[in-house]
Amino acid sequence: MSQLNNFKRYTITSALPYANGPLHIGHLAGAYLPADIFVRYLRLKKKDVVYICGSDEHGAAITIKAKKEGTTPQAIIDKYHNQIKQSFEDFGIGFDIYHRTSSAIHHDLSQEFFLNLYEKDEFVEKLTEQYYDEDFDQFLADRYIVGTCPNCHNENAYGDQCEKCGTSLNPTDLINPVSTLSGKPPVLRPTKHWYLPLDKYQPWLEQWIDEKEGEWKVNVFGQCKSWLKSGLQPRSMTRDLDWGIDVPLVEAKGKKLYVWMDAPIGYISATKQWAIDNGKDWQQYWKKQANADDDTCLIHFIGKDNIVFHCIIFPSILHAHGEYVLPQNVPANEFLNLEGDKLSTSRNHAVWLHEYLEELPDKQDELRYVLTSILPETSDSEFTWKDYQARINNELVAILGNFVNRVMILMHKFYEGKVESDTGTIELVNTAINQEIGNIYNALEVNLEAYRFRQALQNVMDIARLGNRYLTEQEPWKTIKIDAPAAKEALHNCLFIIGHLATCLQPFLPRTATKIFDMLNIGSLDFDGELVFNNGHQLNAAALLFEKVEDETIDLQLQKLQNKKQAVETEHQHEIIPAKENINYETFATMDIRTGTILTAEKVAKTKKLLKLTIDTGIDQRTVVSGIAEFFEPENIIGQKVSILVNLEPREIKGILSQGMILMAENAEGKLTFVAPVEGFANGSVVR
Ligand code: B3M
Ligand code: ZN
Repeated sequence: MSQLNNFKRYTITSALPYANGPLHIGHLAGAYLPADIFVRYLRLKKKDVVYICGSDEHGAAITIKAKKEGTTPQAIIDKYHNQIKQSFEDFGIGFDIYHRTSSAIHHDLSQEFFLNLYEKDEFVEKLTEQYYDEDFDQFLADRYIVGTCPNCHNENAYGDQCEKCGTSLNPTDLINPVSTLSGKPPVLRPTKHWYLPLDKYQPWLEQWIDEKEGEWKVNVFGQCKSWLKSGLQPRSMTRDLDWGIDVPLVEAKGKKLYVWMDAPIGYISATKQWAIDNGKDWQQYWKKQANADDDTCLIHFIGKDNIVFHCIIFPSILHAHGEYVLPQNVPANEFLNLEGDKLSTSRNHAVWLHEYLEELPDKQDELRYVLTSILPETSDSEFTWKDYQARINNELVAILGNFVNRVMILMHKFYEGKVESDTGTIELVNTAINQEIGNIYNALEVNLEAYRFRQALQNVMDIARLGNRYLTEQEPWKTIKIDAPAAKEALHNCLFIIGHLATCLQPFLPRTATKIFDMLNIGSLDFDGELVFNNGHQLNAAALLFEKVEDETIDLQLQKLQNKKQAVETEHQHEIIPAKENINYETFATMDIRTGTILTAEKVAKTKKLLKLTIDTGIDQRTVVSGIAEFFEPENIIGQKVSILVNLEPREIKGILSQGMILMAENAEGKLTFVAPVEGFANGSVVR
């Protein structure tokens, strides 16, 4: 084992999934299947390894889901924590513990961590202005504030990000912000928060990250370097929220820990719980030991959107605390897409794990095989049902299943499944095969320890390819008539090949490996185990390992995706956007809206969404910048009649002074159209 070999212990974590929805294939392909393969491998190498995970049960994502479903955050996390836990078990993701961050042991440890840093004066206390909803008497998390994006004029931009143009925002950047709770404009109120001084830690982080060059994946190392290059800013570790872990300070009543402070500490609190349940010492798996050579090897498996939290923020917290080891590696995966589109929980564009098993029962290993074959290890990758069918039919059935089945059938046909030899010993006598299998084991270990699981799986499939090639060359079904001993030897050699195949399959297809060991009627083997068939050994009956996937199965799945897409579009079409709060006539009367005509139109350089227009308002000609470039070509809207708000405060947008706003109507798909007088009224006519 490469650098990994020098450790006495291994602490492996997978990102804690938010308990606000079910799991889909993208989750498995991101932080869970790779980790499970890696942990199973370490266990086969008889390493002391603990595999940790649990539900991430705080954060705005959960309170928003609760609001949407008209229930409580506790009900949401209880529902999805259990569903997620079940899906992981169903797919053989072999955690030593799957815990949850709503637990008392986690709250206590998170507060301990906060106080440890607080008492060392690590935090920077800052009084800042934050949006507050006076009707609901609470500060607003970024996602609870919506308004107009200053960049593209999307009126439904969130306080932290505009999902239309991708700009990351602060709530105070929004134009006309409103609270999603009351629908009213929020007010700014002073509030104190405690900031982790990442800027202060930057020199240490730069040195620590630089040491990882060549060892960490290029995509991970590169992202860390770009964050460091842009200069780290202090980040608040507390929030004004009503759901989360209380900040353990009297002066911080009503404030909660930032979810990304508490969540990674969830790995440690889950390990503490596991140690209590299993009579272990959790500190050996997290704390620096008296002799550094005894330190555990900590590895975080995550998706690429969590890199900053696992490579910059959490290590900074651990470093500031001082008693903990730091991650040895963070082999983040990129994203998996589905049928040419991003996986999306909100658009229900996903293959949900629980639905997959309802519709394709007992096909866990087929999905593990296909996903491992397309893991987004260094770039985003694509799941298609056609590819799912092809890999199962052309690889699992035609290569792996076919080889095992042919040998087992022949062994029962010619020898009633008995492994007997006149010389009394049975061993793999073909040195060429032995050599080739030895090379495969070596390649397999190198790829597994380099987190190259796609390649590692193909190493295992090479054993099945070797077996098929050898069996075809030997043709024992023919030679048995002319050279019975040679035929028997060939088939015994095949049994050894099958035994090695099952041994190496265990990290990837655990259920299939067990089925093969059962057919061979031998216990499972670890990588350094010895494969032995005693004279007279009785094989169990042959059984098919895989079934072909028929076209109708795939067509059904594709139709299901299409139906869901249509259902979401229909739902969007009828999505009623709630009316804003009533206003009195006087408020409306302050707006001066006129009819006008577009005289000129041109794209605004370096933007995708903006057009610079000259409008004849009947009062004057003025320049207006409008976020309509995605829907209209400049040359097609010259002469277009419009309604224009002429007394909007002028604003500079991309260096252009915009004096007013043309009124557009937007439908559920986000398409825009002009709001214009039906009859050709003169420009300047007052809209009232
Ligand atoms: N709950 C999941 C995500 O961002 C987040 C991971 C926490 S790991 C400590 O998708
Ligand atoms: Zn925007």
